[in-house]
Amino acid sequence: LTKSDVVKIVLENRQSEPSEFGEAFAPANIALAKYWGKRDEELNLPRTSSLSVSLGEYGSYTKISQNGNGDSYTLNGQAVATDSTFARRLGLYLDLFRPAKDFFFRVETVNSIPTAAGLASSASGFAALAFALNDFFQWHLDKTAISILARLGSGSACRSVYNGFVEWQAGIEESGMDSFALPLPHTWPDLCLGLIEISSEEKPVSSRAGMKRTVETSVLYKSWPEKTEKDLERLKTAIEKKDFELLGQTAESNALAMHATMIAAWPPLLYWLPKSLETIHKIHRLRDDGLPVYFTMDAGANIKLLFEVKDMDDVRCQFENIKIIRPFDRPGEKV
Ligand code: 2P0
Repeated sequence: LTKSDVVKIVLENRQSEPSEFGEAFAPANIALAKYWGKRDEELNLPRTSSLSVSLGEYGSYTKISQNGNGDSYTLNGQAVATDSTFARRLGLYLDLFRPAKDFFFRVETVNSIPTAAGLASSASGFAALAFALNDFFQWHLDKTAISILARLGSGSACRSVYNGFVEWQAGIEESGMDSFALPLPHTWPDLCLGLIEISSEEKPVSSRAGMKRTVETSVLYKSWPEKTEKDLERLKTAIEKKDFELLGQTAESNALAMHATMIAAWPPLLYWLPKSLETIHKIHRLRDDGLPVYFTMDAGANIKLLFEVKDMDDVRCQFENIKIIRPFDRPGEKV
């Protein structure tokens, strides 16, 4: 199946009736049990389920309207060059939704993710875009449908449809109609994330290319699906029981196992920089000294700390320029 086939299934016989504009916000997310490896590259269908936490107010706001002559995009108020990778990727995604060949879009996106944090914005970006398209065309889709549409833009975007803890169920269907995110019913108000920027440079190999290379060449990839399934169950137990140690250990171990599969790929994928390793050792030292702090990493050099609010001051004074996010610290907010 192609993306376009899936869009037809999701939209059923809905008419696309453009309004003046559509707009939406979606949070960024950080996976605690990672999405690493696809079973279908066209539809971004994963080999395993994954579990993430959304970043509350940190994410992407997107406004979409019709544009007269050709698509036009802005990112944080700046025009995006039409021949950039970003514009090409967006244009291909929008092709799936044009009511006519000569229907063009104006897309304005503002990211509230601290740019210095080195967090990918494709997850919140495609989730906000899917919501904004739904608003613009007045489709009245539910969140499951939006999650599926967001996934067609970027796999991890399907998780950015919800706040709080989110599970992306891998599904087994060829069409991927059973591969979407669902929110977990628990909150964890004391949970803190700390973003530590190691490098702001663009990573040498994209996540997309990195996971493909890993699946195709890494001997360690065989062990990944089983590892992630176990970790996912452990994380759910930890979340249910508010067992921070279990949460931290599991997330850190899952991230390191993912990096192990990459390191064993060919050509090897080693996203770590000396400063990443230095920070990892520092975290381990702090833990040995009694500070319960753990980390996770994605396909890059940056490090994300996990700790509880009671340790916030101790953590803050150990890491210069740390950006602290409390994903559940939103009074009155319902997941
Ligand atoms: C994750 N990552 O679960 C994992 C951990 C990176 C490492 O999801 O090809 O940009 O668009 O489906 O979603 C990044 O991969 O890849 C990612 P595509 P995506 O957060």
